[in-house]
Amino acid sequence: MHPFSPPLSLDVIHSTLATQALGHRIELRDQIDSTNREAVALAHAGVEHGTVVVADSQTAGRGRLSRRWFSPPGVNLYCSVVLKQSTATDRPAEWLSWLPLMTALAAAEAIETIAAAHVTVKWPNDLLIAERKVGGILCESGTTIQSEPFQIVGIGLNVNGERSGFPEGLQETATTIRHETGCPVERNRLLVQFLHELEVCVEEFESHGTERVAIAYQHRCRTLGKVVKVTLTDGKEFVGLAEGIEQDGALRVIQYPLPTDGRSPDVHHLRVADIVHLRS
Ligand code: BT5
Repeated sequence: MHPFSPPLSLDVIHSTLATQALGHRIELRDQIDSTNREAVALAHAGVEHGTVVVADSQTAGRGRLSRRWFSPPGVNLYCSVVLKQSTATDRPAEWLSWLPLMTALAAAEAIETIAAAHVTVKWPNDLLIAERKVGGILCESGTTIQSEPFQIVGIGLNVNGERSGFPEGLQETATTIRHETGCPVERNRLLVQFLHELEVCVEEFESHGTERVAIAYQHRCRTLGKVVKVTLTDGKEFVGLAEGIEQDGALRVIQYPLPTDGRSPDVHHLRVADIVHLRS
């Protein structure tokens, strides 16, 4: 056992969980290929809304766009939640584009409730402490054979590891909560808090729409007002000024520097892209 990191435990989690639905059923694994892959399989098999898959380590943790998520044992949180919201049928486009942003918000709130850290978000859903990545989110969606839509919210958080434990390519960009705060975090508690915050965000979205969630997200989002390098999924790159978040969760980026010949600047509405913060 890791000296700073007590084991994940269903008893401990259930003894403090106070959610309406999220986490009432939890599948806890010592090791798994990917909690998202397992959650998708369970969703297809018809598990109830709010089912959670948690693992102590992943052998094939997934990032977006087929990238990998570094998932060593004993120190971190890897978890996927199965959602079956009615909003997904009523307002599917809005729901699917806001879900990763809401998840980032919920995770940031959860970390700050438990640890003395200031967490920001890099659009769409990188969690940062001191400009380094402390967590990532991967949302997927599908439909069961009974035509019932589902969404999977996957989150990986670097909790109690050492920064020197990251592979070389990540040592300059990644961090852990314990490294930044000097204090270990109880992973069971962090999971319970995350499920609570996610449920609050989802309820807020269901009953009041995007308005308050959008304000909270914009408040957290470090990308806004920054000059950013954008890489699109086809590999094309450009530099622009990240101006705002659209009603549908897209990032609005305007041409930068502005044209000097009187033309109006190009405006991009980004739904999927990689962003690097260049300067304020
Ligand atoms: C993400 O992708 O950030 C989404 C990561 C989601 C992981 C969770 S773990 C539980 C659940 N089950 C899964 O199988 N996945 C989810 P993306 O924005 O594409 O970022 C991936 C990039 O982040 C990689 O290419 C690396 O550069 C970097 N990276 C990989 N592992 C990292 C880590 N542990 N900490 C910080 N950065 C990491």
